[in-house]
Amino acid sequence: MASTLISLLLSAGTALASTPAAPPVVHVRAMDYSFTAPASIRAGVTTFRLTNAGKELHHLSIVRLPKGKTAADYLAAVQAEGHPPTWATDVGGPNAAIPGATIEATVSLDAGNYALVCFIPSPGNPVPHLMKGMVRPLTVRAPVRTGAMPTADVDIRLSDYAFALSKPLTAGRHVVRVTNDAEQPHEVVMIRLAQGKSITDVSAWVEQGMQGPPPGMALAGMSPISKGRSATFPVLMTAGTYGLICFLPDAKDGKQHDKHGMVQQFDVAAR
Ligand SMILES: [Cu+2]
Repeated sequence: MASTLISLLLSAGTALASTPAAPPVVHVRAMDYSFTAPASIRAGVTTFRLTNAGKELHHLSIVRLPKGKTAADYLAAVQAEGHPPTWATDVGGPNAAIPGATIEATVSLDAGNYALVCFIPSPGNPVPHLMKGMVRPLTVRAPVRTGAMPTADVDIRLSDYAFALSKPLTAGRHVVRVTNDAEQPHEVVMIRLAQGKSITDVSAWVEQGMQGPPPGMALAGMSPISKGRSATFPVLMTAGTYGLICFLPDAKDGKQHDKHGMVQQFDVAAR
């Protein structure tokens, strides 16, 4: 009995020494139009795994609220102003999941109050899903758990209004780190384009209310992320044509960032 316990302890010790611990995973389920998620988690580096159990496109945008503000205050501000309040901080999150898909992103969370939200609208209706119930409070508790962010092999740096990749994405698995160098929040939606379609077709399809066959399929990405922050997402690339796009409204003129040129298209060759 004692020897079994000792061998278990030894093998556990070996495992800890040889592989860095993966961040804990928080499972979030999106439906039309609600989230199920834990009410409270520990602070630290955390992977959010989003499963879309609905019939529409959803994402998980994690928003840090300042002291004294609640998720209800955040919703009220969006309803009143028509855009996210400047007092909130965008932390990132998985972006965007087609029906049936599971995608993830890893973010670093300080203790405090957060809101989990979806800004994606329904086909033919520009009202974002958070207005229909896709806003949920999340309490992040101290003390901070120690743990490192996943090691990324490709960086995407965000500016007003461009995506800068540290190197081309190739076929295979990648961990992409997204860092926002700009004053404004930005997002990354990575789309696998349908045959013969371009990222500007995606822009036009969204502008026209996402009706009819989509010119591409959301694969992965990073939900809105504020200045100075980084977060990672994993992605499996196969040969094809892809686009990156940001749909956030501009702080100055309210136009979506894709209309300011925040789109990029690239090909991935077969291995
Ligand atoms: Cu943007």
